[in-house]
Amino acid sequence: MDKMLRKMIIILICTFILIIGSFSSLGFTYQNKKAALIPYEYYDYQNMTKDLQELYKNNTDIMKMVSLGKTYENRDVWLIKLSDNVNENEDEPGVLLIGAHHGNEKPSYESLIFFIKHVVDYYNTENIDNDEDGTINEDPIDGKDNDNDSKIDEDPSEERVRNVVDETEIFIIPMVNPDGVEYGEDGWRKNRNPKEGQSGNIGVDLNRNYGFMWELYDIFPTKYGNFWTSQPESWNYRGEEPFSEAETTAVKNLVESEKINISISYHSYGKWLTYPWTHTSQITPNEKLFLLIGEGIASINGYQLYSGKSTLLPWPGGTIGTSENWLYGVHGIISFVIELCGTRVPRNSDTVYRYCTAHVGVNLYVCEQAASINPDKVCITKELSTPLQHAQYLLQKIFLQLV
Ligand SMILES: [Ca+2]
Ligand SMILES: [Ca+2]
Ligand SMILES: [Ca+2]
Ligand SMILES: [Ca+2]
Ligand SMILES: [Zn+2]
Repeated sequence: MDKMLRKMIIILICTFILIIGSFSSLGFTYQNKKAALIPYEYYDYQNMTKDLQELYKNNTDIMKMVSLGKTYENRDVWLIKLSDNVNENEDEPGVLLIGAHHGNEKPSYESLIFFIKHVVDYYNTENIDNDEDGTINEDPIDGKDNDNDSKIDEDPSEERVRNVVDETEIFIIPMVNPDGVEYGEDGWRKNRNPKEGQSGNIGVDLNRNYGFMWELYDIFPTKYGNFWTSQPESWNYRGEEPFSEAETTAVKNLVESEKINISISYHSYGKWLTYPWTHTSQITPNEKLFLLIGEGIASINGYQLYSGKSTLLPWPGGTIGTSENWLYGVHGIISFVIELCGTRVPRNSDTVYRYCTAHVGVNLYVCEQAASINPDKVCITKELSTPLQHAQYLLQKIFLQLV
């Protein structure tokens, strides 16, 4: 009996130890996972404004910060200009980078703030061996381990940053829709300007508000989603008229007063990039140039490039009112759109750091390409540049299909 009891007690103790053991090992694994996932803290409007103002104060030689106007909720649409002789209007190729047309796409402005800081940090530094391994600038900033030493971007080129700043005028609007960014926890796609006919889903989709080809809505209402984009409660509501919004007007005023060769508008998400046209799968007269630079960008960030001929934007019935279409169609700017990341708002610090560094590489590359673009040779008048020409083209296609 005693023996039996002792046996039972030993079994009970062993079971107890085993159970405790498995609990604590579970706890250990959980803690490990938690440590690996450091949640990333995105900028908000106030912190961005504060940090950029501080940066501006200390770097007035190459940085300028001005407000392009006030939003409905009285926030500033900040413009950052980076260039040598920054207060002069030099005859240098212009680059325009825009983030946060959609306020719930946080990576789109985060990567631009990161870029501004990188440029300012490295501009005044001589070429140095940042990781002290005896080689200088062997791992340029692009989110990749170029020299296979299992460290990423550990020795970027200081000289490259300086050349880009000295030879281009870089215009950055990191957060074109601050009201949208500031709304709620996750931000808001549209701006926060209430319109007639809106009860809950207020605001305008800024990337449908640019004034190019709006007439096509009326000529082919079903093809271009006239019903959808003209509904005030829709997420894609385009507004009452082109440039009805302070934010798009801010971009318009800037573009009309500066000479800009090339631009990127950042969104999230999807890991792809494309370029005009966005309202048709017809190629532009500058398809070759778009494709060349688009492939250059894709080779840095590894994203899918959808060329003008791709099926991403089906004929007919793409999107009207995008910034890319207007920048190119009206101003002859070689304009790209990049959809960052695999999710709309990644929370893992590592992931965020990777896409930020990769797009420092993309932005530097685009600045370097700006000089190779001759704005006089960017031709937008050949075809489909007026709504009437485009309507004729579509009618022809429709007619041929019927025949
Ligand atoms: Ca080195
Ligand atoms: Ca270096
Ligand atoms: Ca490396
Ligand atoms: Ca690298
Ligand atoms: Zn977007």
